[in-house]
Amino acid sequence: MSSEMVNGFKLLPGFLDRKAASDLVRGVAEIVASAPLVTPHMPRTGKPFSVRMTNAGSHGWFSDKAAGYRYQSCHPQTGRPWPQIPRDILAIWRALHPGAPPPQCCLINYYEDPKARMSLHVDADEEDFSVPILSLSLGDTALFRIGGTARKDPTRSVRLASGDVVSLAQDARRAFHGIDRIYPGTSTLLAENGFPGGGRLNITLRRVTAGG
Ligand SMILES: O=C(O)CCC(=O)C(=O)O
Ligand SMILES: [Mn+2]
Repeated sequence: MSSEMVNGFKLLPGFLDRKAASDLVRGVAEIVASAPLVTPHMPRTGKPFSVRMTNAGSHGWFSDKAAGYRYQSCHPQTGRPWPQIPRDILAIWRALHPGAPPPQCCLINYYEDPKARMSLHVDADEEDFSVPILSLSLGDTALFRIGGTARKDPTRSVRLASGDVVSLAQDARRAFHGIDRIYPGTSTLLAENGFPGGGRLNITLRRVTAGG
C-alpha cells in the first residue's frame, strides 16, 4: 500500500562517513566496557527483547518485567551512573538540531542476533515531544518501518544503512516505528571496531524532561 511519509521524518543517507562511523563505534565499545549491554524484558509478560541495550547520559531507558518501561539514572546491573554522552555524538545533535536543548538519553541498541528486531512502537516515555529524536545507524543495514500517530495508519519501509541518520520531528516524533529485520553481513564496520559479533548498532538520542 502506498502512503505519504509522515510529516517530520527526515532521512540523511550516508551522513556519517566511514571514519566518523568507526570513531562512533569505538566510542560505543568504551561505553559498553563500563556499562555492559543488558537484555530488557517486556512489562508484565517478561518476554525478552531480541536487542541488547545500554545507555549514556543522565537518563537511561530500560524495561523489565517488574517495573516496565522507564528512565533511570543508573545501570540496572552495576548500579553505577551511565557514562557521559560522547562529545562526537553531542556534536552531531547540535549540528542537526540547532537550538534544541541537549539530549539526556543516548540509548544504544545492539542487534547482534541476525533475527533481532524491534516491534512497532512509539517513543512515549518522555515528557517533551517538541524536541526531535535523532537516530544513528551503524553496521548492518536494517529495514525500518514507520507509520503515523495511530497504530492503524499505513506504514512505509525504508532501508537504513551504516552512516544513515534519521530525525523524527513533528508528527514523526509521535509516530509508530520499528525495525522489521536486519540484513546480516552487509557491513564490516562493527567487526572492525570492537564488536567481533558484527551486526547493527543504533544510537537513539532523546530529550527526556520538559523545560531546558
Ligand atoms: O534501531 C532503530 O533504528 C530504532 C530504535 C528505536 O526505535 C528505539 O530505540 O526506540
Ligand atoms: Mn523508537
